[in-house]
Amino acid sequence: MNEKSVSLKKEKIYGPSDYTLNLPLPSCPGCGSPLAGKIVMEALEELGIIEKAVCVIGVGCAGMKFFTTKIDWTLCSHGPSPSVANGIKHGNYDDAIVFTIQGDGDCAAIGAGYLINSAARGDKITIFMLNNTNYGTTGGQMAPTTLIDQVTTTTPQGRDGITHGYPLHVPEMLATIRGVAYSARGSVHNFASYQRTKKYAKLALQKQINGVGLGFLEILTSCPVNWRMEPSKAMKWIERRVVAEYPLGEFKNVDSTTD
Ligand SMILES: Cc1ncc(C[n+]2csc(CCOP(=O)(O)OP(=O)(O)O)c2C)c(N)n1
Ligand code: SF4
Repeated sequence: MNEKSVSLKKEKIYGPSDYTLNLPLPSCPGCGSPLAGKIVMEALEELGIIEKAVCVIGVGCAGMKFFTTKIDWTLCSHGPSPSVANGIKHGNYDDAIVFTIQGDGDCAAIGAGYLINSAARGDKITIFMLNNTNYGTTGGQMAPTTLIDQVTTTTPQGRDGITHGYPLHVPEMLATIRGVAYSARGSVHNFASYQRTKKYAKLALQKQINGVGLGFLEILTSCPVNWRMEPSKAMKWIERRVVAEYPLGEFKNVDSTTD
């Protein structure tokens, strides 16, 4: 065959999203949070709703990936993201898809009241809570999700349930609230989990598209810096220790919250 007659048609099968800015990620090397953010971005693109997406970023490491995206976002103070998201949903955007990206401290400690009441109202928003088992941004203090015996800067001897309280299982708890249409837990520690978590993210967003009720997804992420581990070890630690406390899967998936 004449070499000149060969025309190579290149088709993009994988690469950076068209909705990502060419900026360095603001996270530490090996952090799992940007992976969780990528899952959400892919879910929005694959559902064809990214153009009308609005992200409410709670203060913390969890949502920093969204600073490098082209979607609409707003930064919210620590805790009230569900209320801010609900306000945007009810405000001037007709068919906006509004979601929060929050850390476990943001969502389940200071923001717990906002979260529970959002669930009770059945807000038509989607909440993504990234669980790295500590307060990442501020230096690795204990969070409600810290594992028993886990060493953090505020539990140097390890978390002790009697003194410090016990790990909080947020999606299991939300599944008991009527206004919640979807509640699940995924993880980024390997590719199979990444893919399954993207499926959960799409289902959580679909509840908002269908106007059913609150969609909630917890995503287990790594924090190698505060865990004092190499990134690859941190992923293994999720698999070995974190999943043992926080099982992966769906806890609620209903098509109506009024039945
Ligand atoms: C009202 C308020 N209280 C405390 C802080 C300080 N603060 C900023 S980020 C943060 C912890 C974030 O931890 P988490 O929500 O788990 O998210 P991560 O950084 O681990 O992703 C805290 C306490 C703040 N910004 N505002
Ligand atoms: S402190 Fe932890 S959660 Fe925050 S960016 Fe670094 S690795 Fe990620």
